[in-house]
Amino acid sequence: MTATTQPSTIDGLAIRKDFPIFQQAPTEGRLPLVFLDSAASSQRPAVVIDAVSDFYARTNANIHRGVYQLSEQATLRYEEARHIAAQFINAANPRECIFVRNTTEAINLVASSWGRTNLNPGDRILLSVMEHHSNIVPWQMIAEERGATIDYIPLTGDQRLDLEAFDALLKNEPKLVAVTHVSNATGTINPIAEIVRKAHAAGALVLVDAAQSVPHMPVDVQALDVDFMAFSGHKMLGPMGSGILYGKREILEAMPPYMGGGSMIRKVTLEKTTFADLPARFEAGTPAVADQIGLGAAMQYLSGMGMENVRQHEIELLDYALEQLPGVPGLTAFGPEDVNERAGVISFTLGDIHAHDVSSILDSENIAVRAGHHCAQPLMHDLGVTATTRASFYVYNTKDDVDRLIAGLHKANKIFGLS
Ligand code: 7TS
Repeated sequence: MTATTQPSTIDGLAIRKDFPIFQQAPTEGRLPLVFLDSAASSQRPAVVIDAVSDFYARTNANIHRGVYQLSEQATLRYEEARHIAAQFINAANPRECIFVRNTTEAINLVASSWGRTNLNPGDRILLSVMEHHSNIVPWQMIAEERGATIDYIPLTGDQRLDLEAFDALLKNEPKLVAVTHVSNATGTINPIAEIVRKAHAAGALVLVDAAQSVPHMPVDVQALDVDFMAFSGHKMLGPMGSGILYGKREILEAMPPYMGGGSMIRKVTLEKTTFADLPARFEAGTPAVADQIGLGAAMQYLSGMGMENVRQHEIELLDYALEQLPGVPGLTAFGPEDVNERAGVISFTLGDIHAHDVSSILDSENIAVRAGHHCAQPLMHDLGVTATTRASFYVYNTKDDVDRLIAGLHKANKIFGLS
């Protein structure tokens, strides 16, 4: 998606009033909180917290089991959340949205179920160097088990996917291409529609790790024509333990269950079990009912703001930050320069100062950022670093937050004698 000429109508400061965590007075002697770690996990508005608490207070019962009223109400609200999710990503049918705990579980589900059925010795899978470990490790595990081989799309000098290399790697006829929509460590936005088109033409299915895209921009699974898509509720104002695996109906229907147990069966005898239809087939056991209902509330809250607007707000913050970063001595920022090709993530090193030290100094100013390898060690290796400091934006951030970040970085430089 590209920047629009319309400015965002989102006022980060006004939005903070919806979030109890920003209403807390800072501990004695601390400045007000600047939260720049939403790529790890966002904060939650009161409407989400209330939806979870309201479920337990008013409609708590196990779902799909009781014929009594409470259980029916609980089931209805859980299934309503699935409809909201389907609408949010424009799935053709809510049955294509499987509730999972997080992106990691969604990818493991596909690797185990689809992978075990479809990968044979000598088959290839295509990933990229910029993947989060969640989109590498499950594939390495299943590739080893099935005797399949993994290829990796390399990156350009500004941390974009090397699309020429991608074209060449498709000639290996991979059965699946699994790539991230947005890199959590550099913010790079990948051209998913083009990737899907080319992968399909080469006979491969495509799984998109949308953990960092669905929370921040409009994503339409039908327009992108993705086969699988995974994302987590906790990065999009929803509860921890909520998330979605989207899959095209005919593909999911041809896959065996991932876990066996209650709720996913049609009939069990001592000899044999037949399995339920979608989505129950992939939701064994008692699910995180309240959390998925909370995710529905988060999606409604985001839709109320408009995802185009959310994206535009982050572009404005990114633009503002990228203008100021060159003024910080010793700072090297990674990722594409064009804001149309990157999400609201800024990953950087500051001279020789270790990322953890930068992060600690920022914490002393009550600025929360992340330091480390961001669960993307192959990407760090490609960048030639062991760690970066990462600031990431969301709807409740403001240009003042960027100013506080820049001031904090100048302070870090001063402490380490760089300026
Ligand atoms: N994929 C991407 C692109 C991610 O950014 C993350 C989490 C995951 C998968 C895994 O998500 P989970 O909800 O299953 O844990 N990323 C981060 C991060 O950048 N810092 O902490 C978690």
